Amino acid sequence: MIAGFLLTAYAALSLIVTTSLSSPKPIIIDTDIYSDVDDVGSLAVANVLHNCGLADLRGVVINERSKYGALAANTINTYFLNGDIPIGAIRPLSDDTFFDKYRYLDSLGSAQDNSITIISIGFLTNIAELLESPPDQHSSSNGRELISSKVKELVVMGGTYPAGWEFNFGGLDPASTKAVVENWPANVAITYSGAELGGGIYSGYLLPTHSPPNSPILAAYQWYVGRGSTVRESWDPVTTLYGILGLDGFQKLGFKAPLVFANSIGYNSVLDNGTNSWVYDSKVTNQHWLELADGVTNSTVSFLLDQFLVHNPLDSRCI
Ligand SMILES: *[C@@H]1O[C@H](CO)[C@@H](O)[C@H](O)[C@H]1NC(C)=O
Ligand SMILES: *[C@@H]1O[C@H](CO)[C@@H](O)[C@H](O)[C@H]1NC(C)=O
Ligand SMILES: [Ca+2]
Repeated sequence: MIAGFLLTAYAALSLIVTTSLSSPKPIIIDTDIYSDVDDVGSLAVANVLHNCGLADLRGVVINERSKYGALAANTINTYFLNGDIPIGAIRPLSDDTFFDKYRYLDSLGSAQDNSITIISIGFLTNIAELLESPPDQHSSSNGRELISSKVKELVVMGGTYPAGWEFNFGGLDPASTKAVVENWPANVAITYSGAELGGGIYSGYLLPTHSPPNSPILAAYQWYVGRGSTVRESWDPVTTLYGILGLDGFQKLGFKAPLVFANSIGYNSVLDNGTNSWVYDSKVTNQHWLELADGVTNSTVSFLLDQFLVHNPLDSRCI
């Protein structure tokens, strides 16, 4: 089966045309990087696309309480020669809650209007707090105004579509989920990548055979998945891929667009326990959830993700 999908995918690769690359897309990644290895996969995707000029990774913000989150993110960035990318850490390094508002204010405040894509691949704790944060010495705008003016799109791995319960929404901090989903500014796009999308796309097949020596990506997948396997669902990596390439950017990699919006109208609704459901309402058009495009198989997306997971940091091509 794996051989079959590799063949199909290699056929797709052979069609790659060289296109001039547009300017890198500015992104911030907000990650929990503790409960699953797919956050590691996401940072690999982001670093490779940063190094090949499609993304501008402005910062990584950690949204869980472990003192190891920032260290883990920095290990991956450093492996890809991007150890200088700012990371919002829990300070002091302890398991206390801490929201590194300064990191967000700094990254957003210095950004051009309507330019930043925030990719949320964990809990919505930081973003909820940012939405409610008042002006202070770091910023004369409040958090909501800053989001409204600087953020182009919030891409969220969370929820199940059209309805269900999922861990990022309901696991640790459903109150923040509700706050973000209900209070997100109407002028800024918000796009959801649900449990069902990434949960149906496995990746990591090529890690044991194609990784550079000492790859922390390989090590993370080996340790996490265990029992000799490195294959894992791709919730966060698929979300990150969309966050960087959008619906149309895949052509730059020689792939036809694998993702589409599943809806054109309506909004996400969240209960106190994080259970979500879609409400169709023609007055709301800034909210979408993602699904695979017609005729696209999970194998194609899996193959593309694997190229990033095994990518040699010294190779500045995208794939
Ligand atoms: C694709 O989906 C099928 C059916 O759910 C599953 O058995 C298979 O493992 C998936 N393959 C990949 C590469 O994700
Ligand atoms: C969430 O709350 C709703 C409404 O109270 C309930 O029907 C549902 O079973 C709950 N879901 C979970 C996973 O607890
Ligand atoms: Ca995650």
